[in-house]
Amino acid sequence: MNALSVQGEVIPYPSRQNGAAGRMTDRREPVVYPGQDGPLSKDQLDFFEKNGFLKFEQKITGTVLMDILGEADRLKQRIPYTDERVISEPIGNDIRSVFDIHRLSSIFSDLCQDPDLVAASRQILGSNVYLHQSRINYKPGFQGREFYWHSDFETWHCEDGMPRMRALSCVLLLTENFEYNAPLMIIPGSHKHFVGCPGKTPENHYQKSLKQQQVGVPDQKCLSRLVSQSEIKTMTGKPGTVIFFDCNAMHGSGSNITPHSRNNVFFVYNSVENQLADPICGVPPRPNFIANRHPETIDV
Ligand code: 6CS
Ligand code: FE
Repeated sequence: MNALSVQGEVIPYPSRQNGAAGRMTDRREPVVYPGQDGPLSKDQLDFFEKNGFLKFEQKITGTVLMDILGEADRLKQRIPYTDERVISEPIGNDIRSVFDIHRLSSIFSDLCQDPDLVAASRQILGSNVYLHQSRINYKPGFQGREFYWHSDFETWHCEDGMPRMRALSCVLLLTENFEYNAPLMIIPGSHKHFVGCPGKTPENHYQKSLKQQQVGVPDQKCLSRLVSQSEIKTMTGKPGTVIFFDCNAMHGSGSNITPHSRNNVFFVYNSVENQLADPICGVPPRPNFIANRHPETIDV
């Protein structure tokens, strides 16, 4: 299907505009880009290309992991609740996420520049990388509400003006992600189809979407089609497990109704060749703590 045009400009991945809802567009970019050697084997790259994610069980361990988990707890205690980088749950006052953690903490600044994480990201994205976004999703016990199904790229394309699918998320599990405490779920292979979403982006949408996303989520027909063509994989794992997933992988997580909080760190690496342009959906750019418009290339 051809891309939709808006005011004469061809939009490669149309969403949140007339005619885009429910349209599935084939991915135009490679999943794994050529040109950068790195630590990942051919089998690992092939798995990521096919499935859109790659898991490393207990990659970070020992005191390094304990320091990181301790810092996540300390950060939650010390950051003022009214700080704009703090996102509370849609119901109750528990902290749902803290953004910009690499600027709030030297431990997370060091972690996002971990040579292995950066080298793997460069290898997949085929270029130098910078941090588009960092956050901790705390998903507290009993209070952590769902993150409904979505493609991060759909939001980053529409609201941040990310031109192409050349970014990925690197997740570090800080507490155990069991089957039952709302682990991240991914539909393998979904990263190869862009799903146009219904709705129009409200002003300051992030103040709502980061709590409970309702605009920029696919319709049930498209979700059912993606699942019927594949399956749903739950990203369970012990603390220290690292999961890379493609910017366009369809993912989500349920509500946590157990006593076991599910604290996960997310670093989003974007290719330096893919820096943000103007938001496509016509709203002002989002704040820098959500979408970094001043990329410092991570040189490690
Ligand atoms: O809007 C964003 O950038 C964020 N929203 C979600 C649901 N996932 C990615 C990111 O944290
Ligand atoms: Fe997401």
